[in-house]
Amino acid sequence: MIIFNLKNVGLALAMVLTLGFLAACGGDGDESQNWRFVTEEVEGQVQYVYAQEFADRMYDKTDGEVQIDVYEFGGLGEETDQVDQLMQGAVEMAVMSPGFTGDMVSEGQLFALHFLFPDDVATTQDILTNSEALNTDLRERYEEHNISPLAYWTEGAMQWTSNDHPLTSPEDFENFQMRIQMSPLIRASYEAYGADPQDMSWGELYTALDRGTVQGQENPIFFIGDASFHEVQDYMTMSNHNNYVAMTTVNTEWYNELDDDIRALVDETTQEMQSWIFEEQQRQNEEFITIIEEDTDNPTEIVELTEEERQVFRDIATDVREFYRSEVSGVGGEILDKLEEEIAEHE
Ligand code: 6CS
Repeated sequence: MIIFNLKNVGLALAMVLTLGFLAACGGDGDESQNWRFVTEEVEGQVQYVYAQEFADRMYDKTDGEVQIDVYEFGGLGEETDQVDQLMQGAVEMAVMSPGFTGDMVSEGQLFALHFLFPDDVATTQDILTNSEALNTDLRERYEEHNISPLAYWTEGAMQWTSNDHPLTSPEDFENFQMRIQMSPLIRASYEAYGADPQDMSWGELYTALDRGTVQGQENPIFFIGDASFHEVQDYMTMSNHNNYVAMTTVNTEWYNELDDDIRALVDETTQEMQSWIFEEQQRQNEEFITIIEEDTDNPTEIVELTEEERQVFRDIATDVREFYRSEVSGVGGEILDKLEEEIAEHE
């Protein structure tokens, strides 16, 4: 288990800001640029290796002019701290989960809707890469908050883990304490199943599962295994109820002020990374299913939902879309309508 020393976060952040300031004030003739790229995951995990690969590519393409320092989760605070840091320009780049911007960009909560994207993860990645609803319309909503999502990509299909019983029907969710990210629509999705959702950072989740503060959670397989959540859970229900979507984001003002040639390289690299990260998440998700299966010291029973069982959840989740349209979306669900049309074209 990973323990984060958050009491040093303030100090670390102050050092980062000072170094960034010094780099930015490099003076005439000093062409090197230092950018800070923060992620919500730790070394080796999907978001972190994404940022590292991105940094390496930018370094190579600019012959070392652009140097990007990658920060793992906890280095500069928790997920919601990182959202603030990007908005305020304390970091230039971030991999961000829409779930942590739920209180801010209500449209971005559409990623919380279960059974929205196709079951096939490659098709979902294709939609995320090419969708106008997401890459133009939703991006504009984020830009009102000084955050530009340059790309959306999947970290894999999400599964449910639990204590005591697998989660195969809405009855299994009755009063079930489910850990969620801080998004009103994720909350509504689990309340619709009868659960009692509790939001918290993932940095507190292992302990919360261990102590029974919450009884279950959702995540892609690689994350369940790498964060060792399976050690403190009895069941993993293969629900594939949603994809974990991450966004490559930049501070909008900073991005708009970049030299045109450097901004073009950022865009080019972001696009190249879509296929690279798809393969990386697939590799890690495949690797960790085996690790979880073979961890006989911490046995986890893996239960596959049947299509009939999934249909019961799907029917409830479809009603949550209407809640999103009427109560959550500030634009009457327009972006969701367009996205649904794009998804239908792929199917
Ligand atoms: O469950 C979470 O909150 C975390 N899950 C993943 C896959 N990435 C980072 C995020 O904070």
